[in-house]
Amino acid sequence: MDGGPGLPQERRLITPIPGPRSRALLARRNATVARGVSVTLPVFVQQAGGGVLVDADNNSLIDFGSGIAVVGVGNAAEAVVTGVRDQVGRFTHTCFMVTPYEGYVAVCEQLARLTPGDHDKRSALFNSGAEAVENAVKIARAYTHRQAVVVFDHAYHGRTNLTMSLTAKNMPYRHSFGPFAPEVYRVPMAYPYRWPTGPDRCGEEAATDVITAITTKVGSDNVACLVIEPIQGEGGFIVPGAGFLSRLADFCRENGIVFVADEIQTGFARTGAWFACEHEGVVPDLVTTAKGLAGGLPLSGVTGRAEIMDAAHVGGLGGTYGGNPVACAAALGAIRTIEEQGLVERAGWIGETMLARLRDIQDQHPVIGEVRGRGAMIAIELVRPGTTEPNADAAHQVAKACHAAGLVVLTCGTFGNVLRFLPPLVIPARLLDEGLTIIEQAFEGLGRPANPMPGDEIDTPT
Ligand code: PLZ
Repeated sequence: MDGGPGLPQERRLITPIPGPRSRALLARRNATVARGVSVTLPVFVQQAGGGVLVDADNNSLIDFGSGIAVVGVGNAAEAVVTGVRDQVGRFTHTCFMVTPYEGYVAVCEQLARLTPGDHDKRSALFNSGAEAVENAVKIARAYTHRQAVVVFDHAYHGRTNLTMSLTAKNMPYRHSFGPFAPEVYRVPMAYPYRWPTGPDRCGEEAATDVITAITTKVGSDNVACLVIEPIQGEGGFIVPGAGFLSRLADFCRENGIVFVADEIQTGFARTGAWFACEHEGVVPDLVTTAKGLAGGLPLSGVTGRAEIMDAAHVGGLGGTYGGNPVACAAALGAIRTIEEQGLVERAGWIGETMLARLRDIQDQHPVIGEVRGRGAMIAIELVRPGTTEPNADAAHQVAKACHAAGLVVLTCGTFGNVLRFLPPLVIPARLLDEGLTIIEQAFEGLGRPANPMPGDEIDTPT
């Protein structure tokens, strides 16, 4: 069973959160780990699987985070563990560029099969999401012989120098870390909840604004690629207004601009489709993947049109560990799990269940400005009641209350006022329901004084 035999699928609080063992580990952590690496909820995990995380004090917490959308197939999913065990016993590394192995090829075959579009595709594998995005930009530049990269308000693409430059939010991602990479141009995002003329006109008007900005400020024939998350993740789970993505994809096609979909957070069944672009009928030129691809092991990929991917010269792409054999074995196990357990459909069902319950909660609490998302990628945007003014304090309080009750939730958003939920797709229905009840109770408790928690002082706003 996932997480090991007999891991009970239950919420169980034995101590306050975090308990004494976690607090002792937190003290060791604080004495030795750089403070720049933040912590959302300082329980130290011992075991995890299905819909729970079990901590050092034997508390069992419901997981609505999936390690930031990574373990969609569940932690320690059986097929992932079996594949990894077998591979790690045979060989751990050769470097695919030195002496290749089948697992890498098999993952690229799966990426070609599963990503949108039936054109001829090629892939290259890397370690992290940021590395995949960087390589997508390199490839687009090599193909177009152009330099400019267009990105969006609220975008998140990583923390390396180039991807930090593509990322929109100053604190905590960019602040004090410049200078940034040149030839990056930021354009408006179709953010329906905050669009001045209302959500219905958002997609169309925002697309016009973007196209105008590109043609007048950058020059479309200077643009190598446009990089976009089909549903923005860290920026606030923003589902773009209808028609936005498809118009941009058309514009890119007409102007020789490579359309790069960053599906690192949205990919691999998370949104109730293999890839979020499918909801909009968009076929990207390049797709970046990571997170859900490999069930918890570090692996990322760039997949796309063969003629674009092959524009990079021989030896131009690579890295020592990219497409590590153990990570590839994990990916093959994760993909098999998604298919065998019907997790694409299951993500759709999770979305319907969550949206219905959360919209009921919204009716009771004017602090909830919007409930949105697709599949198992659902968020609540919090505002000052009666306004659309972001309310990060309320988001923080609700998150803390959930944590204290044994539910792992995350926040996000440019204004830090969005609660986001990313349950593992294998979460039992009963635990999903219990998690939603905890969220409901947390909203009922809003405004009541919360107990301070150890770790509060190192909690970085996101
Ligand atoms: N693109 C769309 O969501 C990673 C970031 C966590 P890496 N998101 C989680 C944090 O605070 O560092 C992400 C993403 C999208 C790219 C990335 C970057 O992926 O694997 O973290 O490099």
